[in-house]
Amino acid sequence: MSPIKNCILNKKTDNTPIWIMRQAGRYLPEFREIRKVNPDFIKLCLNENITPEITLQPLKRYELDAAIIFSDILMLPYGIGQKVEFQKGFGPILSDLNLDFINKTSEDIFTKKLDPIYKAIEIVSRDKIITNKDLICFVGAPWTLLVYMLNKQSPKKELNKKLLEDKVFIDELLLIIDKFLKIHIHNQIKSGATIIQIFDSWAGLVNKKDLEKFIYKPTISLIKFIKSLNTPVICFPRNVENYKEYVETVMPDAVNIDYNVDPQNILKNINIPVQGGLDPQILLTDKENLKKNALKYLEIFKDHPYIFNLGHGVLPTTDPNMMDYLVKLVKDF
Ligand code: 1CP
Repeated sequence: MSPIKNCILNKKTDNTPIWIMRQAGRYLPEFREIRKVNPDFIKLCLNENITPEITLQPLKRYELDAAIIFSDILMLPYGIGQKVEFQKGFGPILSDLNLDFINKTSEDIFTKKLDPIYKAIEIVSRDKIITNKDLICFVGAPWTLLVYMLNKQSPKKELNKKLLEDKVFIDELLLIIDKFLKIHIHNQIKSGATIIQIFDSWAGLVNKKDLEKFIYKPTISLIKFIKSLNTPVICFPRNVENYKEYVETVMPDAVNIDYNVDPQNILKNINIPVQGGLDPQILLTDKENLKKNALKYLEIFKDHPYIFNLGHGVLPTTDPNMMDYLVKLVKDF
């Protein structure tokens, strides 16, 4: 069994497996080379002649235990008919939402539009380098997708409450998101995904009283579905106030923690496998500091099923040599 699955399913703690969020991305010069000649990010995500190569780039450099398919959480709104663009230095820009138009999107149309992603997953899963490693595929959590679809750009720090006022519209939109997320997840698993990660990057924006409606209920629906397909699911509810309540309510197979939570507290309160935590900024400092901080997580979780990762994606300004140092450090622990 692959080291990550062994950790998640058998709760094995002897060797700490490692993969890194955004491990395929702008900190790698070989990725920047490809990006330079592929300025349209959505088109790049839909080019199965290139995305398998990008997905495998970090595995050619480092001894990682998983690949994560090169795609984006915003491929879902794109697939159901909301326009998505990425502007350099600004981030994603989405078009106005038109439910009449979205309601005309059938499962078939959606799957055809995103077919290059599924083809890329098939290609990567057949690559020798993946032997005894995992191919992680992913989706945005319903709340995080709702945020981008309504706000039409990154919310940065807060979301305009007015966007959530039309309850009937929001409920309809959540149903649509749930439906297509399940189709997208199923397609990815059929193509070769061995683990699904759910990114709830904006979970921290939800008030306590709204957690049930926007986070718990929609996430439980997805997790039940993924479990019914016999595939492990890792959740990353970034900046939620209460990880213990989250884990006990939605019951993922593993949880990724962000860098603002105290890992000692997590160890005390959470009994499912844990992933991540290290602040990506630490990789911008020096090796000594990186060692000290990485060892902190390794020591705290040495008797707990733990997958090494960061508390958010690796930053574009990271020196690839620091990644190399980190991966070797974890492997030697
Ligand atoms: O070259 C570039 O400028 C593109 C940068 C980039 C990359 C490399 C974007 C735009 N998306 C991706 C790939 C990506 N996105 C992956 C696969 C690569 C890997 O992990 O190795 C994954 C898992 C994601 C997930 C993703 N996209 C999330 C969840 C994780 C997180 O960072 O919180 C989110 C919120 C997005 C939206 C998105 N896509 C891209 C950007 C810059 C953003 C964030 C916008 C914002 O700040 O709100």
